[in-house]
Amino acid sequence: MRRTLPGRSIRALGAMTAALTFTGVLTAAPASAEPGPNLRVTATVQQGRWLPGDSIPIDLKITNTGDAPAQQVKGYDSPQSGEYFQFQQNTWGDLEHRGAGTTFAAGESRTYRLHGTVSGLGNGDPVLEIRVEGSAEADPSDNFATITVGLVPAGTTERVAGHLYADANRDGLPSPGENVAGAQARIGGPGMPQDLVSTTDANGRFVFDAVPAGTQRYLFFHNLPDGWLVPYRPALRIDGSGPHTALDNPIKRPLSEALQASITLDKKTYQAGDAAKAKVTLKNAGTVPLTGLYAACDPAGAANALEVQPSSWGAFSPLTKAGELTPGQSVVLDVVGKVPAKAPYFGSTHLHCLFEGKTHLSGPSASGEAKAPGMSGDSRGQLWQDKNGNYRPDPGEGLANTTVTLTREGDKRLVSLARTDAGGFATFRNVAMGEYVIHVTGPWKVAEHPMVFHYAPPHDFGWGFRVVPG
Ligand SMILES: [Ca+2]
Ligand SMILES: [Ca+2]
Ligand SMILES: [Ca+2]
Repeated sequence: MRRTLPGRSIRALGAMTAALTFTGVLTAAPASAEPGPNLRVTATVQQGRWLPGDSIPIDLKITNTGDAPAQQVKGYDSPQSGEYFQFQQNTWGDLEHRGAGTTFAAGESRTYRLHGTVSGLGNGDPVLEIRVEGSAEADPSDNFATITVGLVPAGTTERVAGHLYADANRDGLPSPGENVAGAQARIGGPGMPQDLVSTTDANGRFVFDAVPAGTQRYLFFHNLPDGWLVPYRPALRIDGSGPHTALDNPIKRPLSEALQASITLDKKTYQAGDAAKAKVTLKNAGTVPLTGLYAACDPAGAANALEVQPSSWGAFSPLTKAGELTPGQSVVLDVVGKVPAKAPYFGSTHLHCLFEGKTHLSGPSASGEAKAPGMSGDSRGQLWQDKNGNYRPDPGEGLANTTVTLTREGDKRLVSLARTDAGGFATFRNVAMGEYVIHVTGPWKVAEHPMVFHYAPPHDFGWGFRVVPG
């Protein structure tokens, strides 16, 4: 029996056949292709004028073009020429060749970002081959890629120049009469055996003709007029792309010359979780308006510092940096902070702030402190005589059978007393957390600052003091 297909089906069949033929041509494997996993590798390195110290990224794309999973897939690199390219530790992830390897399903493709560094420029661009292998492979000919990492050419230098001026009128711009002549500008950094030096001319200009390439080139100044300060400037990156020929360097007066700050807390003692009220008094004792003022509190990130919301600083918040004080003006800010749960671990809480502004550098600091009692514990440490002069306690250097005392810092009241053992160790029993002064009896004294910082674990670090004849 003869079957006929409707016209629509015939057309569809024709299109399908054409599509099969077409894609078949594009993806046809060589006649010799074996079945099984078949990895294909491409690698690219970003162009970045790379320097020693840079973390250089390489994108490694791996595709399993085969018809079976590729297993125990691992990556390898072999340097071909140029500077040695050192891959960073753990950068290969599950491709790490000392590990178990990874798996790529048939048709799966993944891209890995590998990072590495070079330690010099003298040997030229690193050329390296990256190879990927699994437990079986149909066609190893496309399992590797060769890449060239484009470094800054050896011997690259840049001209660096700029302007040094004392911004006496605080407008942030060079104004007539502000040029600083005769100051010493210096540039140094890793790989430079000595600083380059340039002296500013009558117009406050300095020039370095040839600063060698490097990621960290620090510009700093000596022989500045009395009391003037240089703003922070991040390290220059010298890679031949410049330009660093118009560096603007306004130097400024210390803010602490004009701004006075003090902090008082509303209580002498708090419990964890209490709301502490701080009165922060700021006064412009100088002769010019101060703007852009703000509080930067607890710069060390102490676990027992009062937790203050930035918004409670109003215009003086570190987020807005918009505080202003006219000459002679004072302001009292009522700031509320939460006593953190960790305060009793230290026996205290505090609000410690720096005050900075736009017109000057290096503002004053102020702090308010209070007790946070409730925790106590043993405090153990060692007294030692540095018999061999290496500034470290060594066996046989402990100061044995000696009485030591802890006293309170303020009223010098005796808090605890202990005696060292044969190794020079002593334990003060059940002492409230806090800071104390240590004293040694007999013909000895503590060589350094005799403070014991007695905090609860994990913030405890014991104590150890070098003693010298008293
Ligand atoms: Ca392959
Ligand atoms: Ca100015
Ligand atoms: Ca020693």
